[in-house]
Amino acid sequence: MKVLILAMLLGLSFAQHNPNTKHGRTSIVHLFEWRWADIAAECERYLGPNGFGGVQISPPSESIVVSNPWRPWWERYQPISYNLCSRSGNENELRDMITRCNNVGVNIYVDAVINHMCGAGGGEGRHSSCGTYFSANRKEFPSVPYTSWDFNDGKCRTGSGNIENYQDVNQVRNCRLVGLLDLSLEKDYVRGKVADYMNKLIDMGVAGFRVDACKHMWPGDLGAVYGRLHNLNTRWFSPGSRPFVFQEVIDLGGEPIKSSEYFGLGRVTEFKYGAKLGTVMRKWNGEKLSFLKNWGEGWGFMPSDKALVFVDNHDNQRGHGAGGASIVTFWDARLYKMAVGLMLAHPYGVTRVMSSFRWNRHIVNGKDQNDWMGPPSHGDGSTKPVPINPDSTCGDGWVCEHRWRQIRNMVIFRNVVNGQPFSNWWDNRSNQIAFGRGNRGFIVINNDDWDLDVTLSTGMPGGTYCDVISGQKDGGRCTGKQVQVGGDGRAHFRISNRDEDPFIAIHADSKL
Ligand code: QV4
Ligand code: CA
Repeated sequence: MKVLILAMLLGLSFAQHNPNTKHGRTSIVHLFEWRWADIAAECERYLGPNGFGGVQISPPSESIVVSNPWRPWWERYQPISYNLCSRSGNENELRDMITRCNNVGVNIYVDAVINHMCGAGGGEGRHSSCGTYFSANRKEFPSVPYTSWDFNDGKCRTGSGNIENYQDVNQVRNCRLVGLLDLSLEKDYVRGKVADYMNKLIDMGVAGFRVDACKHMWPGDLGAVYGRLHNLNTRWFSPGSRPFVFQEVIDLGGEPIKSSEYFGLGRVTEFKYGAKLGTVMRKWNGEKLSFLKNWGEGWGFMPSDKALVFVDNHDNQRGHGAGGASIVTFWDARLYKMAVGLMLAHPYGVTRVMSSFRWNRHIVNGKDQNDWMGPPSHGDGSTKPVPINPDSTCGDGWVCEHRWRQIRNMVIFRNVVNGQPFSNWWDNRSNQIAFGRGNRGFIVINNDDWDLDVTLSTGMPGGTYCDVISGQKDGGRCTGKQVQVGGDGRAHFRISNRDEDPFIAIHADSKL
């Protein structure tokens, strides 16, 4: 009996590391602040056909509405209730999106904000996304309902009631993160309300969760919540499938709370990945691409089977959260394409691609004065739809990095090489590198200030391949550069440092 219970517990916790993606798909895209109706259409017209495994959506729960006078993106990280009406749409639109994405094999992962409700200074009234009444002053959220009893303040020992010192574990978990009313997840009642919210979404068909602010919650409390979660909906997932869980913990070292405390519960965001990759791409601190030979665990990152990785996220692309100035984003498009390409070619972790909106970036003394700016919106504050241009890019301020040819084709590359080992590494001891994935794919990158001109062992079967960075295979022909691989697996590569994109990638399905 004991063995059985142990096996069940292990089974449960292991399953939560699996993204449940279908048809050999491997990557997630964060469609930051997109409307549900646009995501549904994107699943059908683009993500399904191009092999994306799933979408991380912005928080679907009711949030505060902050107008001063424009609405910041971060209002959605201040829940008012678990009603499913948000800036992205209402419950019917959410359900329609989940159904339509699932029907084309694209999973939905919900950003779950369960550590807190709105800020202590949120006032009271109905300035919330479903128009529900709340009082931050009295800590009352009647439509959950939560009352002042459900918050942690009694346990917080700082003068301000806020987290003041990240070296003190009790503060970090029992005090208010930037003034946000901190839920008492040790209470069975609170755990039940949070689990009900997540279960409603699971029953609607979502495949898992990005859990916000996990550093600020006790692992034991999270385990108790996850333990109450239903299995995934069998209309789309095999019986017994557990929700995928990836937990936001920013662990760059130097704090007592470690990512490893959360490994048993699900995957964890590896923030060192983007911070280090940015430093390497920018060649700061003497870093070089050739140092990436042991990229991954060799760099002190968490075990690959626990990691969720990304080049940038919605916080650190605008100076929130962590990672700092080294983070590469769409604002540095040339470096960004290389960094994302490298991430997608490399076997480490489950990969997440960022898809952003443009804002009026205005950096003064290293700080973006407009880091609060919300998504493209109409005068009444409602979010604008994502229009698709004839050349398949997006309009109206939506960046759609996931539609950039180089990034989309590397998402496909990762699916094609899935399960293949890291192989055939080459470097010039500087910023020119190459590596393969068994006999299924090969990538060559030139981030030096001079040309790359070299013959390499690719591990690929002989033949003519189409580079999926400068173009792609289109019917029988290649719209980009061609690479000749000899019968011995060797191929000659030339990449000018002045090329629009100084990297080349070929894979089994790009063979002509
Ligand atoms: C302000 C003051 C406080 C004061 C408070 C009084 O700064 O000192 O006590 O008013 O009410 C917004 C404002 C912030 C304001 C707060 C409360 O920016 O100035 O506090 O609201 O009103 C996002 C944004 C935050 C935003 C928050 C809530 O990044 O700026 O705060 O949403 O709207 C740490 C954490 C990590 C976190 C990261 C940003 O360990 O978990 O910081 N990342 C996640 C999300 C992130 C989100 C939150 C957590 C909170 O990815 O997007 O914060 O849900 O590293
Ligand atoms: Ca907390």
